[in-house]
Amino acid sequence: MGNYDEAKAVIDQFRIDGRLEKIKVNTQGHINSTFISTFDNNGVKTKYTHQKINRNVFKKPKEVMENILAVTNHIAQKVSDLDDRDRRVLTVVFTKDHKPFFIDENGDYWRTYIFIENVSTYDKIPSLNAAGNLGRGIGHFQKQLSDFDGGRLNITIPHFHDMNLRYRQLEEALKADVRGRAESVREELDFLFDNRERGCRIWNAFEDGTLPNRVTHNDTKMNNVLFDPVTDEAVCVIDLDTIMPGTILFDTGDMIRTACNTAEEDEKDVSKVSFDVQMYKALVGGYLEEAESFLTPLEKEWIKESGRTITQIMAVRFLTDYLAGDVYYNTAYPEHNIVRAHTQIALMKSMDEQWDNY
Ligand code: ADP
Ligand code: GN1
Ligand code: MG
Repeated sequence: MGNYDEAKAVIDQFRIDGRLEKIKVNTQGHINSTFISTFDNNGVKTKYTHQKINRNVFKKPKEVMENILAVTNHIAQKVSDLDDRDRRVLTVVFTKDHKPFFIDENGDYWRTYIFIENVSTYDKIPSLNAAGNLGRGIGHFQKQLSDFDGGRLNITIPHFHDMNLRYRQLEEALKADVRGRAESVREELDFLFDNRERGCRIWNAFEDGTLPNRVTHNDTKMNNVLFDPVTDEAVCVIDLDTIMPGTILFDTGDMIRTACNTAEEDEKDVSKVSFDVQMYKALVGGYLEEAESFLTPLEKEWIKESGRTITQIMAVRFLTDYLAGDVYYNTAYPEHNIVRAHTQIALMKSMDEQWDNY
């Protein structure tokens, strides 16, 4: 994580009017270091999000920002007639020398967005209404980008959802076993290796062209969507670092993984983790209202499988990071990654138990 003083010095590099009043740290994401500032400009308060882009994860931050500018400009045009257009899309704030990022003395890239106020984010979905709205929000986002040329996008993380690659990375971490943790996770490994072939199906069908190549967000977990706190309408999809060409099933999968879990991603008591079929129905129902018109029959048919597959890829990735010594995700305590892997495996098992009921 970056620290407060570091953030303060960086914020001064951006073109923001007024006096910096306070800075708060936001720890909701697992990747970047996020700070929220409040500025006072003659009594008018405005908030901003400042992020140090994780260079271990994003090797070419400039390319990440090129994607974000292209996509946010595209969406901004689509919402330009709405009264609340400022809440409907992320707005990048430029530096005093007109760049979309600032590079600090360590070579780290920082960016600033206008903070979208009066919204809620959830780590656990609060209601069937919110689930339906999340589905609508993701479907709508895909629709807004359906006429965006994916060929313009940089590949910010190559093979991000390639399950074959994720299993190879798990095998490498297991072989190296740098923290001597392998023995303690034999059962988890057995379960995941038993599911290997099934888990690779969606990626393989995307790669061989059976599934259409579309512009995808690739990280549609619930806390990357901002909700209206009164109506629970999904107002804005954020965290655009991984926008790349992909199959829309990556996005349906991650919204299912996060919104249909009765517990949070890092719940320590796995008996609290189960797959909520009612939430699934509300979520996918809302999603199809927006997306049905452009989906192929195969995409539609595999929505259910996509939830299982993305839950599986997260189990594999969390377990890999646990074995590798917690080098990828932000963690709050030493067991954090294995706790996360356990919830994902428990969720897969609960999906399987109820498979014929949804
Ligand atoms: P990470 O890549 O680390 O997940 P995110 O871009 O998702 O980082 O930001 C982390 C959190 O910060 C989000 O989950 C959200 O709560 C909050 N956030 C980020 N940007 C904004 C914004 N422009 N307006 C409101 N909240 C934001
Ligand atoms: C990361 O950045 P964040 O916290 O929204 C990760 C996703 C995972 C998610 C699991 C770039 O998302 O792929 O699904 O954690 N993002 C990246 O919570 O690896
Ligand atoms: Mg995020």
